Amino acid sequence: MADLQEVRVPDIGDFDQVDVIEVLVSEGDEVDVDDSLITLESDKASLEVPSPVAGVVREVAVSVGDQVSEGDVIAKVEPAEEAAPDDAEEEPESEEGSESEPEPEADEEPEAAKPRAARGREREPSKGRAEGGGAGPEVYASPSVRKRARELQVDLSAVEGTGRKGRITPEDVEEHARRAEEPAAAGLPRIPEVDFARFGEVEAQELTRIQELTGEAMHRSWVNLPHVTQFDEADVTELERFRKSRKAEAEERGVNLTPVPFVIAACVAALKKFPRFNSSLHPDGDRIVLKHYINIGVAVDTPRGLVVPVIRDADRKGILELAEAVDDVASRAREGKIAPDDIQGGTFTVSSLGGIGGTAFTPIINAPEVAILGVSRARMQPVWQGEDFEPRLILPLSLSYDHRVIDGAAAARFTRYLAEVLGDLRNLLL
Ligand code: CAO
Repeated sequence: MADLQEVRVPDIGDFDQVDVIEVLVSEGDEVDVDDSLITLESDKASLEVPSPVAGVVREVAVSVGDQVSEGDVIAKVEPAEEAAPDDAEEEPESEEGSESEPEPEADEEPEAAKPRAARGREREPSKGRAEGGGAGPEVYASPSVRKRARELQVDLSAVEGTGRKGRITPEDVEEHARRAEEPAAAGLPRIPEVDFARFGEVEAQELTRIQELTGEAMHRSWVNLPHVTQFDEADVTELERFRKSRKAEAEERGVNLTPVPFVIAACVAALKKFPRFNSSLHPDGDRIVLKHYINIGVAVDTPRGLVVPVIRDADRKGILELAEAVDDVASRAREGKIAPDDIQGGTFTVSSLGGIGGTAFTPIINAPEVAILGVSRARMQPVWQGEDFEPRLILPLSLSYDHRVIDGAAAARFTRYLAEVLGDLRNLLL
């Protein structure tokens, strides 16, 4: 074996006993001049120590957690001309090749703190093992991000990088830490992490962006708003007769006349009669803000997840116009053509599962709205009519409301009124 060249800790400025936070090579690795061997980190800066020579690493003299000073041996490298790598697998050209592109870092240490004449260079974002090493997935993060992650006790392998090529940014780490703290701050117990693979085969499926956002919104509402759900039933036998009689006319306009536009029209009438349901609680919590417009959100089930586009000025639309509007927003939502503007400004939401089935459910309020109406499938039921049971078409209603703004009695009045309007559409004229 040829003479081994010792690589030592370079002049790292006024620092002594600096932590080794990463060892980037192992014995047998082929290195080029300037390939990073280890990463050092002091209180003020972190830097990589590059190899001064091309060759094969024959010995690594430090481990993560060691403390080193200028002159300490880091590794022994057999220079290239003599070296015959024993496990010289050619690394396939991968993303890693482009990792050497420096990326400016907002939180980089001030110039003065940089080690004087250091042969080591300020580290660039690199691909490395997750904190704690071991078999964790590989992550891309700069030393300062890694340091911040350690401070915040964030496991980098669990953080999704939003930077270029998936790099983890300081904001990603802060956001992860903030989210992890949310339940703790609210005094909520954490759901234990379970390694499901211990019990059988598993498969991970990414959530769509819509599912993620909806999940966040649902969770926000669930933990912030005291939800109560009021159930009621509307006798829609007459409404159904009327709907069927007008279905052909609607079809000529290219619209499928379902019960949903009637429900929206009934909600508009109820919101006018009970304006508190068309309000939001002010963030200060000491007043409500009543809205003098009625924009109805309609929950639409799409392949990418739940979307709630808003039908604006629903109080100025007739039943057929509402049917057209539902058709329009539902088809655009399913085609992924909903613009940010389409999902803003709602004052009350209707969530209809009537086309699917079910008898009742407890919808989550689309905060900062204060109520949402869930509609389940209408069913023929025997209803006592004084002397006899009669077959009547009964539509189940489930109204979830924010109990800080709405009392139970008001909610019962609201759903009763809805049932009256849906039971006799002439009420819409009043
Ligand atoms: N009872 C009985 N039948 C009903 C009904 C009800 N309450 N509501 C709808 N139907 C019928 C319709 O009339 C239609 O049948 P016809 O064509 O014979 O008339 C059929 O069910 C299918 O309706 P649809 O779902 O295509 O249309 P819609 O207007 O009823 O609903 C929309 C539109 C966008 C609300 C709906 O398609 C949808 O996406 N619903 C899911 C919402 C959701 O996921 N909510 C849960 C969110 S968590 O709160």
